[in-house]
Amino acid sequence: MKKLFLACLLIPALIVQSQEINIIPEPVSVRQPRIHASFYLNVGTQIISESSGLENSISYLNDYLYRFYHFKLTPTSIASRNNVIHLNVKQMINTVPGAYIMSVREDGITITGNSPDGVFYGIQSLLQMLPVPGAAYRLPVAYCEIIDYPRFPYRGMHLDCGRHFFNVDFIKKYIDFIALHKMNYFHWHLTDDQGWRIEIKKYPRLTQIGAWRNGTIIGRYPGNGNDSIHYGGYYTQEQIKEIVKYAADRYITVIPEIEMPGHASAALASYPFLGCTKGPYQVQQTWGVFDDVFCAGNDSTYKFLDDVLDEVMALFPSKYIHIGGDECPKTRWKTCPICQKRIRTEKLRDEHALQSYFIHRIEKYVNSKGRMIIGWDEILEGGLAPNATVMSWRGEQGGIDAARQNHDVIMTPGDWCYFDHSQSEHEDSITIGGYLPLNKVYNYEPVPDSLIPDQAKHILGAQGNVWTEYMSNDRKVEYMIFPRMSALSEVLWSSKRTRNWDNFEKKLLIQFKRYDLWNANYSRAYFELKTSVLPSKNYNGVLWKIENKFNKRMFMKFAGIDSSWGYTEPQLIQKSCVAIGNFNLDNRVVEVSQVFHFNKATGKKITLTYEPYKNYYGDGAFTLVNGIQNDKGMARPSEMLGFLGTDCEAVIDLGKPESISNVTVHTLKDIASWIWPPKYVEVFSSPDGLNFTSLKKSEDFKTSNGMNGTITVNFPLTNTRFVKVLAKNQGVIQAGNPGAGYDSWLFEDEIEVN
Ligand code: TNX
Repeated sequence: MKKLFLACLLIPALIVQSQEINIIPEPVSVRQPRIHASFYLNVGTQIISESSGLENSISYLNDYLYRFYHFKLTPTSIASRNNVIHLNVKQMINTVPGAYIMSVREDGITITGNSPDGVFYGIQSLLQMLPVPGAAYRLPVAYCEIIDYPRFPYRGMHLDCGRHFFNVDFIKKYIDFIALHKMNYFHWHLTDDQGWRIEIKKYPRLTQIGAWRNGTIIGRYPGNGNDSIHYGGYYTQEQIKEIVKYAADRYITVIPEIEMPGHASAALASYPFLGCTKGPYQVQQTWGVFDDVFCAGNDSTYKFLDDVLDEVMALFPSKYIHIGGDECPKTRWKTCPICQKRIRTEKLRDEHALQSYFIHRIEKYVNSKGRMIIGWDEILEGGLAPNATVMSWRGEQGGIDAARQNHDVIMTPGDWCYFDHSQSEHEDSITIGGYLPLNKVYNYEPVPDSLIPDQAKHILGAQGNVWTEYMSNDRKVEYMIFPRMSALSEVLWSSKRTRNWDNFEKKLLIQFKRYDLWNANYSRAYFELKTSVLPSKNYNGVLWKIENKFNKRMFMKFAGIDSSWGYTEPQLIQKSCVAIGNFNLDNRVVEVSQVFHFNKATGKKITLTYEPYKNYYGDGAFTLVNGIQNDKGMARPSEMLGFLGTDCEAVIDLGKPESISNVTVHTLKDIASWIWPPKYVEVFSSPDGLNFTSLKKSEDFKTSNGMNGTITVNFPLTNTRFVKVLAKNQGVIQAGNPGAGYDSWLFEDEIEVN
């Protein structure tokens, strides 16, 4: 009683909070009466379902209330006139599955869905109208009328459980995250080179052998050693049934992915007869793409896969079964007599056509059981299987091509949908690379402009992909998906007209509190100070600029020195140091630091002979002498200049004649991404910037993390005012490497002159 009384005293504060409606994804239409007021949800509120099939929605609401607010509502069949939530299903607004109307008035709340999932989505909106943090006995819900329905029928999240294993409790938590964002597909990546995670009764070795590896590389690929820790796990068929039901209760379809013909090491290690060379094979301990794949010639491979798919289809009622299809090297097939025989007997052009044969054959089997396949965009190569849906991951082109061939498409292009990329340019945990900030996800448009309406209707939606090479635990997965998943939910659900970044930013501050409420980890990159380095007018150093989105007063200091000062304008930096900027937000210090490395070239006038590629332009030539040595590779693209097929040739004016004896070029190597270090670096001197003399060349690329590296050119002490530094592009990529036959990329981030 006493507690209740105290809670009543708290109400005035809550009323203020209730006025703003902060629903993510943004509903199609929200109307609020002119005079803001609230209905109060409390332990006495009744809930009545006027249609059948709404038990899931009621129990979801009650579980949520109980968990976060510590009370439940009483379901009833005869409602009183006031303080009631009415749920019902009626064909009304429009026929889009999942549409609902919600009205909150003095006497209670009504949620009408045009199908039971519509009611469930209405409940999700209601949950987001409750105050955060929770734990109160009377919860204000602002009066409003909401009309809402999804833009796309496919709103998905993916999780790779092959590279790392996540237990049943976390999978359920993940499914709840999907539900809370009104998303409706969970793409469960269950097999890969590093682990087979689904129990198949007919082939027990898949989980006895295939679910375990004898170690994992340490650090970022290629890594520094192996931890030698036995690692693995799998889901029993019972657990899978439990998860499929858990998802279905939340109107989420689970799409299983069984990878073929590539990414098959774990299956091969379990049953070596499945490969071309018959082994021995191992469950892989490092990341990447492996040459040993399913033998595409042998009928026993197809028999095995049909058997596996039989058990998979019995467990997963989903219309779609994902069969992978990506990144399948053809190396083994080229020398395998059985594959070659298959090519001849089936009159196939080459190994690419053999891959297409493989996918067609599997599709036929899956179709014969009344299901449809989804494959990664590589399944376009050599001709699409007749009924396949394509997941476009290597950009949008695969999706565009498939839609033009009247195939359905789910967009998951790396540049917008890969949640394994960093969301901060200052990320300090290891990620796979790439940089995908929140606003880029938010501004993603799944329907490419180049499609005419008849083709555009094949874009079913999009999906966030969560590859877990560098996510070994639940907290890291949460950190990588939030808040980007919230942004993606708005891309997929909200109408184009209501999608608005400024509004989303406002809601985000409440959303962060919701993550706290859900005990979900999340990236704070959004709060980060934005930093930039500018040239100083007199070439006497560089200027460090810091900005925050919140109009807060900022402070600066240097590491190792106690005093700090208020930041008013870009700070002149004239020697090597660690500069630190910070501000205070909600009693938390948000801080960023930047290491500056000075040498004779830093901040000096610089020009480039060839323009960098437009997407990797940094701050132009100045990027190479701004004092920042990038150690985050492509995760910090603004610190890099990229050259596609061309050289990076820079001329630096040291301002006055200087004695120099070496030049170091900071560059990048990531062969999987077609990025090669320069063939060589050559240094020239000149007194006037017109006539240059070559000093020395070097090809000696050194790297400490396998990715960022340097080439240093040493020469006899030379007095010169102008220095020309030529980094030679490797040229066309040699056979046997990723991207063979294409121009290679050259990346450069800094030039040191000493
Ligand atoms: C490519 S996306 C893959 C995955 C990796 C991912 C890392 C796709 C179909 N294949 O196997 O985990 O890149 O970003």
